[in-house]
Amino acid sequence: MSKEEKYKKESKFLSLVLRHHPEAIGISLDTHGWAEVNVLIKNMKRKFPVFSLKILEEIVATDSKQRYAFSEDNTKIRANQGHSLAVTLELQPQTPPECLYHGTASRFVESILKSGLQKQTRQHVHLSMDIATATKVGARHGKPVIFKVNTIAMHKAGYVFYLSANGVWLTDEVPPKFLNLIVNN
Ligand code: HQG
Repeated sequence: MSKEEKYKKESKFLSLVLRHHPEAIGISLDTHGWAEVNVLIKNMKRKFPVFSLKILEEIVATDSKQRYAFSEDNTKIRANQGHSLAVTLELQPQTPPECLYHGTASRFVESILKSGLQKQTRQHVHLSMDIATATKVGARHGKPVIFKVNTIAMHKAGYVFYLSANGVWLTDEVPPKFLNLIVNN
């Protein structure tokens, strides 16, 4: 079993705490999404008695999507993206690649073609660098379908893009005119 598999429950819960519900273990995040490592470990132990700094470090190091990061002095930890809480990650606007992809479920297509990609419960719309990744993201919701996003046109029109510390492209919305449904059959 890989280390990521070994601590799957702990990691899922960490993601819930650091992105959505810090109150679930009675901690708080600062405005930039950081939690105090010491407090986090102390409170994680209530749910997972053997939890430790070593386990937390392993989760951060082995996470396949690099979801978490320690602060430079290692006293704080936060999720790199995916928040529903209003945190400011201080990301710098970046020029996006020529195109990006968004994977979703087929049942959302009609609504997306009408109102574009909206961030729903998260802080940003998430975009993928390649079709394979977008397909995985879409499959989390149902039968996957892929939209190609015309990032060049969006960039020219003044839409802002950010790249998270773990390589996910983020933006506020994608209006329908910048979306093309990729039809694969
Ligand atoms: C859809 C995972 C109807 C949107 C992944 C998506 C990602 C609309 C769903 C990250 C819509 C929101 C984020 C509209 C958007 N009408 N549906 N107008 N606009 N939607 O989970 O992008 O494993 O909040 O297509 O790798 O699926 O958590 O976003 O299907 O990077 O680290 O509304 O989560 O990372 O779903 O996934 P989500 P997402 P982690």
